[in-house]
Amino acid sequence: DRLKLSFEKRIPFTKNLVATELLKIMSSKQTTLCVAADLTNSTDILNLAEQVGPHICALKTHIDIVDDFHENLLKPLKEIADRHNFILFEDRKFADIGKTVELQYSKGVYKISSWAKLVTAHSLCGKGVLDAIKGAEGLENRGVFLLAELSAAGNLIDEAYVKKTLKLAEEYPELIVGLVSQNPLTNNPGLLQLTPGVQIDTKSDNLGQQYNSPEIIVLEKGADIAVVGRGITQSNQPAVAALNYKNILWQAYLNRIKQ
Ligand code: BMP
Repeated sequence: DRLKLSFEKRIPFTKNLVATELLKIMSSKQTTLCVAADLTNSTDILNLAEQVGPHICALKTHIDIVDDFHENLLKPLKEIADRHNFILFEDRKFADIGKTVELQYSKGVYKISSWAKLVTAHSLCGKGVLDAIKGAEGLENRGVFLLAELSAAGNLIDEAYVKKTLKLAEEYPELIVGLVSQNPLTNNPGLLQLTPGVQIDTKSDNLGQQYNSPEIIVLEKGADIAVVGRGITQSNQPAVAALNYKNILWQAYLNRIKQ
C-alpha cells in the first residue's frame, strides 16, 4: 500500500529516474514540500529559490508569467537548485496535439525541456502529449506529473475522466512520475501524488482556488508531495514559512507510515 510505505521503500517501484531522484531528495532532506514560485520578477524568483531551497524537494514555476524573462535567469536558477538539491519543475500543463506540445516543450523563448526535469501535462488530449514529451530534444532524464484532478472550484473533471487518466498513466511508467490530484487515486507505490491547494488558515481565494491544511492533504487526501504557493510567497519570511510547512508535512507523513 503506497500510503503506508516510506519513500525509501518506494524507490524500487519507480521506473523513472527523476522519480527516483525525487524520492531520494525527499528522504535525505526530509521534505515533501514543493514551493510554487508564482512570482513575476526574475530576481524575486531567484531570491525565493535561495531562501526556501534548503526546505524543498522541488521548485514549481510558471515561467510564462515572468515579466522580465531572459534565458539568463536559468543558469543561476539551476545553480541554486544544484546547490540546495531540489528539482526544477515547470507547471506548463501541456494540452494540445502532440506536435504542438513537442514544440511548446522544446522550442520558443522558454525551451522548457532544456532545464525542467519535471513538467505537468493534462491527460485530456491523450497519448500524443506523452509521446511528444518522451521524444522531444532536451534533458535526458525527464518526468511528467499527469493531472488527474484539479483544486479549482467547479472544474469539469468527472469520475470517468479520472479513471481514464489513471489508465493512461499506467501505460507510460517510464515517463510518468506521478499524478496531480486532490484524493488518493492509486495504490501504486511507484507513482507519487502531488497535491496543490495547500495552505494553513486559509480556505480559498477569490478566483476558485480551494485549500486544505497540510495535515489533511497528507493524512486524509493521500498527498506525497504538497505544493504551497502563496502560503509561502506572501509571507514576510518565506524561509521561516517554508520550514514550518516542511516540518508539519513531514510529521504528518511520519504519522501516516507509522504501523
Ligand atoms: P497557491 O498555493 O498560491 O494557491 O498556488 C497553487 C499552485 O498550484 C499554482 O501554481 C497553480 O497553478 C498550481 N495548481 C493548483 O493550484 N491546483 C491544481 O489543481 C493544479 C495546479 O497545478
